[in-house]
Amino acid sequence: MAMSGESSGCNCGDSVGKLGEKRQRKVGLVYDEKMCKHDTPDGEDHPECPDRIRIIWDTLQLAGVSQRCVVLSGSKAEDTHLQLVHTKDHVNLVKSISTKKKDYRRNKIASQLNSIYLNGGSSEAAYLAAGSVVEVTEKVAEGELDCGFAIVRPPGHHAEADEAMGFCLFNNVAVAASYLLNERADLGVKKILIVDWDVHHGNGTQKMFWKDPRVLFFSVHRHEHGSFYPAGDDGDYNMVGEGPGEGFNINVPWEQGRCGDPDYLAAWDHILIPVAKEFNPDIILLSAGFDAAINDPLGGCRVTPYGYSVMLKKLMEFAQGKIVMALEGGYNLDSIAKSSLACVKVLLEDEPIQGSSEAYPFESTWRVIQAVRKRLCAYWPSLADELSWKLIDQKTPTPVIIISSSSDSETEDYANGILDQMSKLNIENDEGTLVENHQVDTASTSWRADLTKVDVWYATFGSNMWKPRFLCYIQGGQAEGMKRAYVGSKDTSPPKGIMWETYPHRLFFGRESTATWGLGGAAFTSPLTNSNEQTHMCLYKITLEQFNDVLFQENGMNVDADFPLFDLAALQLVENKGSGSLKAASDGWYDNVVCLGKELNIPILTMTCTLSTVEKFKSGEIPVRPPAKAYADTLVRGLVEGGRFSKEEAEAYIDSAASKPL
Ligand code: X5A
Ligand code: ZN
Repeated sequence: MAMSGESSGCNCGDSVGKLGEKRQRKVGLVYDEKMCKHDTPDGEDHPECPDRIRIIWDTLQLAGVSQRCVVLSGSKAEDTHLQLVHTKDHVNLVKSISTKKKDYRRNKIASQLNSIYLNGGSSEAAYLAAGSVVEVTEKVAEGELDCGFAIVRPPGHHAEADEAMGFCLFNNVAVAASYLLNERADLGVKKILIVDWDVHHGNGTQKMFWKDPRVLFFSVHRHEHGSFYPAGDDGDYNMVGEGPGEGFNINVPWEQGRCGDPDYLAAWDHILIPVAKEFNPDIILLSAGFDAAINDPLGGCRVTPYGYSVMLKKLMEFAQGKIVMALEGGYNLDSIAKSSLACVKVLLEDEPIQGSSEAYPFESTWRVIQAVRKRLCAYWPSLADELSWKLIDQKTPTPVIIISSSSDSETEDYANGILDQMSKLNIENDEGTLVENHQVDTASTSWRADLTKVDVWYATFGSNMWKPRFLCYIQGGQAEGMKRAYVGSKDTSPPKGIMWETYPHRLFFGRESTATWGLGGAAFTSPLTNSNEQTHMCLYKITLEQFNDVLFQENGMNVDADFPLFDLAALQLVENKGSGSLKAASDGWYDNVVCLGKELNIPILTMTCTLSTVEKFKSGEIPVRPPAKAYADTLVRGLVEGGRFSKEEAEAYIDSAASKPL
């Protein structure tokens, strides 16, 4: 194999040399372009795409980081090693899948598997992915490398002994672990900790070491009571292993999406790290999917590169830093590149990157952590203590208002959750009927005083992208092309900031006509993310009071209302859940507030229709219509004057959004 890169310093065990200077750690990196040959058979788009590993590799090179590592080109796994965890049949299937003979049967085989595609490059990529993880792992165990990162695909952790699934063909990490334990006893590795921070449960790895106390498997994943992929009970915290392996399987199953650094770090501090201290592994293998990263289209979580770097740093304290990262999932190219770079810098022991986690874990996070600790404390005494009240009181509260009439199941679930909570908070009156206790004493003056103190980014994708038109909602009046005037906000101060962003959502136009522009549709964006779509948005930093005034006016309501449409509790909820529909505005067209993320800790909010309304647009129940000329011109002006596009590009963007089928 090719060995390049600096091998600075001696190869002695100490990380501090004789002269007191720090020895550069030897960090192995594997990357092999041949793993890009695994692709969809007919060139369809798929989140698990070849560019995933290319972008990671390119980013490490551009940052000058790969040059400081020992670069290995991948090598293919041996059948005997694969068969340590897979059946002979499975190995033979993957081996033969890309041969000519299988050409005509490949699609059929793939279609019978769960979330798998196959092509002529799949076999070689699968062998390289597994072999590469084995190679780095072996070198780290031998001490030739201190640690490493195998930038591989297809991923592995869903692959079971006899089954490819979830984009995974061979279970790369499990093969490497089993290889060390069973084929390389000479290296003295007796205890392996596998940490799986991919947003999905590592069902394959769990099963392969279910009864094996030599491998402690820890997986943190979205679970949502068994509804998140790979659905079922396997990822439950009750699944602790069996026989001699009892207690050596730990699942941390999130009950909700949107988990971020505070949630993951809480799981580290209160479960993984204390257990790792007790287990005292000889080496750590990390199933390093980056699909819990912020902006991942599948994961819906919010871990930042900084969060990943802290999680990794904490693991480096064990096994003398002998840690092997293997890529699993992660589908936002930008996010996986940044997260990988942050991690490799940790492996190299560079100065820690900057970041902060001011927010607290969710309430549900503490609930899950407490349940896991309780279930496992018989095996790991360090989990036995009750977490202090002070600690778990530090949480992101789940607020009390909101209100949903959506038929989308996720929204419905959360609405039900909120209704549950509301019913607990409601108080019974003398007649025994429920009196809602929220908002009862919020006078119209006081809500404005409170909400004027809070800033939000209002993300506009329609005519409001053009600043003069947006200002009508703040200062009142009528901009060019408009058929009527707006009253404006009670607070006429201009936006405190303006910036542009692109989001993976579908822009479209619908409804017959608008009072402001005449015949033609208004702009909407789908509340759902879709990595194949882009909506360009102009973000205005305004107060939550002004945001309410925009909401009132967008929905044809009076700004003199006694209650806000969207208060602090609603903001909190939308930050947690991603969106919330406004019952009080349900007669309007923009009755759904969607949180697109945060910028400098200020939430980015947009207003659009609900998902159930999108469905009505799709079915034709509500018409889809291109915008009126004056309306389209305003959009183009916004995009051009904002510096987003040339006039031609802006027109093409609007045309395409208006004409593509939903
Ligand atoms: C490795 C990984 C995800 C499979 C999702 C299937 N797989 N819907 O992230
Ligand atoms: Zn995943």
